[in-house]
Amino acid sequence: MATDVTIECIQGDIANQPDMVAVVNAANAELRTGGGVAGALHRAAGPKLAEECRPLAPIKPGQAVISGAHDLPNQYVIHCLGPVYGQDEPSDKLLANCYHNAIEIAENQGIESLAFPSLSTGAFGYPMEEAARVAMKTVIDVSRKCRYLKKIRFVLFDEKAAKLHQEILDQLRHET
Ligand code: AR6
Repeated sequence: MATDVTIECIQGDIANQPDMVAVVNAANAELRTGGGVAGALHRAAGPKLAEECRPLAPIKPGQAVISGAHDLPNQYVIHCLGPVYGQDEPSDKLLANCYHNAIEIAENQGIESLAFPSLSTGAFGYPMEEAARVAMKTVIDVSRKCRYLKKIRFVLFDEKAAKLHQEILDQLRHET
C-alpha cells in the first residue's frame, strides 16, 4: 500500500538537515567534492565520503547512487548527476530521472525521509523555475507509489527560491 508522502519546501542548508534520514547531493560525475551543494556536503561529511564514493564513479546524467553519510547528521547520501543545461539533452528528461532514481533508491533502502537541493540550478545552469517544475512534477508522481518514504523536503538556499518552489508545488498539486 502506498503511503501519503508530505512534500515541503524550506530555506536552508542541505548539509544541516539532522532530522532527515538521507540527503541528496548535486554531484559531479566523479563523485568528488566541488562547489555548491557537493562542496557543502563533502566538507561536512569529511574525506571518507569521497573515499567511499570513488569506486561508485563515474556516473551519468540522470543517474543516482547511494553512500553512507559519515560525519553528516544523516544516515545516507544519494548522489545525483544533474544535466548541464544546454549540453546534456533532453535536459528535462535527465533532470526528472535524477529525482525518480533518487526516490527509487530511497524506497529500496526503506528510507523514510529524504531532502533534495535544487539539482542542476547552480553550476549546471538550469533555469530555476523550469527546473522546479520538472522536480515537483516528478516528485508528486513518483511519491504516489512510495511505500516507505513519508517526507520529501526541498532545501533551497535562498528565500526567493524557496518561495518559487512552494508556489509551483501548490500549483501542480491543484492541477492533479
Ligand atoms: N544547501 C542548499 N542549496 C545549496 C547549497 C546548500 N549548502 N549550496 C548551493 N545550493 P550546485 P548543480 C543551491 O552548483 O547545478 C558542483 O561544483 C544553489 O544555489 O551545487 O547540480 C559539483 O561538483 C543552486 O540553486 O549544483 C558539480 O560539478 C543549487 O543548490 C556541479 O557543481 C544547485 O547548485 C553541480 O551543479
